[in-house]
Amino acid sequence: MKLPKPEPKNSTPELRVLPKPENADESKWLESLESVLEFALKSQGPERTARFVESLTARLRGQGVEAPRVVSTPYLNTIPVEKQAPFPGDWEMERRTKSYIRWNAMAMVVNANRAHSGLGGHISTYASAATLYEVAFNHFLRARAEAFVGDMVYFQGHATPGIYARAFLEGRLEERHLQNFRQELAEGGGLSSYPHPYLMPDFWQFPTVSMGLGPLLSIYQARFNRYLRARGLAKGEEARVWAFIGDGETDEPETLGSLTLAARENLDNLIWVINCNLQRLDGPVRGNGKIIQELEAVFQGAGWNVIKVIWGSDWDKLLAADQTGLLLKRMEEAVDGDYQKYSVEPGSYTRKHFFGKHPELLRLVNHLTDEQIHKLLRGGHDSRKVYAAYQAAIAHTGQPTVILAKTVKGYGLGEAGEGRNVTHQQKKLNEKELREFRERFEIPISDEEIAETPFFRPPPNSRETQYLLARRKKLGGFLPRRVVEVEPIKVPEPEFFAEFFKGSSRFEVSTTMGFVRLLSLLTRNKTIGRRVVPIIPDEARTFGLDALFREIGIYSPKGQLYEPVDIKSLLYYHEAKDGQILEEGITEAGSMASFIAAGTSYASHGSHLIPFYIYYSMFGFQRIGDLMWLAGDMKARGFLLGATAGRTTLNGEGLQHQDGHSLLLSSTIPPLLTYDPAFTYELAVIIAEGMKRMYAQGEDVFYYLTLYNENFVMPSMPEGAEDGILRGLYKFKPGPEKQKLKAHILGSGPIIREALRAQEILAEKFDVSADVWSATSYKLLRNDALRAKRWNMLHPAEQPKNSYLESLLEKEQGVFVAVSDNMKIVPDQIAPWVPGGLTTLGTDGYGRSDTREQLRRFFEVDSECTVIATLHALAEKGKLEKGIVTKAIKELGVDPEKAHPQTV
Ligand SMILES: Cc1ncc(C[n+]2csc(CCOP(=O)(O)OP(=O)(O)O)c2C)c(N)n1
Ligand SMILES: [Mg+2]
Repeated sequence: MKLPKPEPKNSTPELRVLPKPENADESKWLESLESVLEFALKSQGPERTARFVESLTARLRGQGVEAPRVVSTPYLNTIPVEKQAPFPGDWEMERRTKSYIRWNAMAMVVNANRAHSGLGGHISTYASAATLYEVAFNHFLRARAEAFVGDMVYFQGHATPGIYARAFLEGRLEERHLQNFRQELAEGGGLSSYPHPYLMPDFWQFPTVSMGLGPLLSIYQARFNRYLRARGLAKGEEARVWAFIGDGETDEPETLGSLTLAARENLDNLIWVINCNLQRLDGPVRGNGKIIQELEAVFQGAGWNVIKVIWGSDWDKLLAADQTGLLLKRMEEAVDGDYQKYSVEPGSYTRKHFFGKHPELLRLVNHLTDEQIHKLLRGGHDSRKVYAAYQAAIAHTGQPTVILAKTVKGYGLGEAGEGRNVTHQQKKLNEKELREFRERFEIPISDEEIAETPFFRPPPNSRETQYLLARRKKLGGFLPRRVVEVEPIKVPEPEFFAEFFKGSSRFEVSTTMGFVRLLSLLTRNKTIGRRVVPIIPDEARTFGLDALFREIGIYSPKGQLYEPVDIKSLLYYHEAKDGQILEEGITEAGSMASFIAAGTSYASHGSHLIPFYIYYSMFGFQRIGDLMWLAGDMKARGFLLGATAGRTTLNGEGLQHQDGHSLLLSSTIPPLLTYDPAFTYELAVIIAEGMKRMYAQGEDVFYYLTLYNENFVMPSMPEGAEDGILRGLYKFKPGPEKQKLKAHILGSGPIIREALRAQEILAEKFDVSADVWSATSYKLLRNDALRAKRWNMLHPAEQPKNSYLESLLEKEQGVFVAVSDNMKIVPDQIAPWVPGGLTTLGTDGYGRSDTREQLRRFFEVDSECTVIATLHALAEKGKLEKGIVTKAIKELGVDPEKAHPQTV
């Protein structure tokens, strides 16, 4: 018995992929299998039938047969026509508004570059994605409302002109805004090149343009939304997270690197739309293969629900009419490079090279003109197909969904760039090209005006505008929109931190241990404890944070399905559905994405969370600096803690682990306050102030603090030190009085102890009184000094302002030496403002594994080298004989010919 020939309108083309029987035996087998299939489908339904087939294959494998594992399906739409949800919109209205948006998006870029060549901008990305966005805007993306935080949408950075163009049609932006695209410093302001909340804080929510970061963030955002719900910190209708991504962008490891997390945690609140226009910047994404098939396999393997939207409705008829299976064969054979070619060449080319391979296929398109063949739509340009895919995505449960939509890059640009390799960079259209664009999309602009590329917006009472607005009203309002409506929180008073101000009496502790103690106190605090989000990339034991496992639990949406091996211990590995810790595993990028989601929840969820992300300082800025840069753009608030800092303090781990430059890298991030505390009381003062500034006063800053693992007795806080700690420098221990010479040693982190020992040696052996200062932040000192200098430059006739640093040091006598466990350039940041200049010691060069003592001598940051540097600085000023320095070098046992750690 044969399967009945499918009805054209109910075609399920996959069934026609069955291999042709090669002999009579095979024919019989196939027939009987087909009848089993048909019977099973009818009586048991598709799911059971599929399981039946799977179990047969499993049996084959059980007998050692290499049965193929299916990771991708035929090169066809995933949703068969009969399962396609009907399109509920007014197709004509949506087509028209989309055309106007297309025009304005193009005009923004063309106008900006006509006025100022070199401003840049992109036309072809949005041109290919317009339908993907418009169907979403008209039917799916729900805006923030009274009791709903709104869907969270990651717009592809290069499609930004289209998003502005829509906001213009909606009346949210005016012509002058569009005219100032990429001219943010123009009078009245302008529109930022890409989504940047820092630059357009009422509009953009999520920065995306550094490729790969948007997709990664979207996964962790969806996961964080679940975390908040599980902990009872978010309620009401659940938001969906949508991410619009380029196919070229999937080459970024960040894009695909965390897919399994989304599947493992059943994030069905997450939908990705990958615009498979088959091109990136230089050329095809996979000219010799098929990006859609490759991605399908990857996502399927990672456990996602995959929906392919490859062919537009026109193809349904052709597929249904083809009884030979040859059409699918050709679809499978042609590589992406061919498909790109078909989009560039006229229909006659496709007729000859695609259909022309088989006479049966040529007959199939006999009734179509070349023009019609050229216009056979790809799935991503067909609103009906896109709608059906989105509808299926939101209805799907238990898995995240990815939609792989095939489009043409530069769609509608014709000769000006449709499908061309240069299209990504196209920024200018000549008059002929503008006319063609206008005709193709029926834009009501006259011949006289066309050369000026005016923007077009239908009047407010037009059917088009009314339709557009009604759709958005139905979905709760406009989007994207960033709203900050958050109650400040009451942060702990200074008394809360009192134990840190007293020092550690006789106990030797590190600043890391101090931090762990502080964090556990904070999590127990009645007012803010629940808001604390500890984030750890598999290093809790390294830092001593494992004590928190049991106490507050590790978040896991599945709870704990097994009995942990250490259940009998006090600090067992405790996973819980409402766990508070985000134990991310070995992913600094993922951890940072969680930090960003938590640190921006004041905006995205209207409620403050306080993330503390603690990690190996070496694997922070250096590894994932782009995410830290983005955190500032997104106005994230929270604490980054670079633990095991210090090139000599983390002694055994060697070259790859020993950090001496994270403070330098952190200096590059504008809203990041950077500290290098030496003592636990400093840590407490900084964190207390940070909480006040970020969560009580609502400042858009975040904090980076280094933590060290050197244990020593923590001193108590000197009277009145708070202000200096926060500003970056204060006198910790003055040198003895009545000595011949004067010096100042600036120390930070545990290296301050070398400064303190140097202070003793200098006093005992060289008659030098050295004051020891604790330098908590060179970055802040420098920025404050730069501010004062700039003001003085611009106000030459007025009384000059003094920076904090200058005021602090102006009355001090003697020489200044700085020593830290970082590169010399970290303290050198303040050198121009230090009276008489600054001599700096630091740990430039690759690290080595050895003891701290050996390393500190190697890098010349130990007390002996600090003494030598101080004496040399005094000698340079003529306060001391140079011979004394030579004598000191000998006496202190420093080899003047020792190796230099820096190589070039
Ligand atoms: C991390 C990073 N690297 C490089 C770029 C530069 N860049 C911008 S767009 C682009 C090509 C984008 O191709 P695709 O992702 O396919 O998007 P399409 O424009 O085709 O939709 C590149 C390389 C970037 N923005 N970010
Ligand atoms: Mg692309």
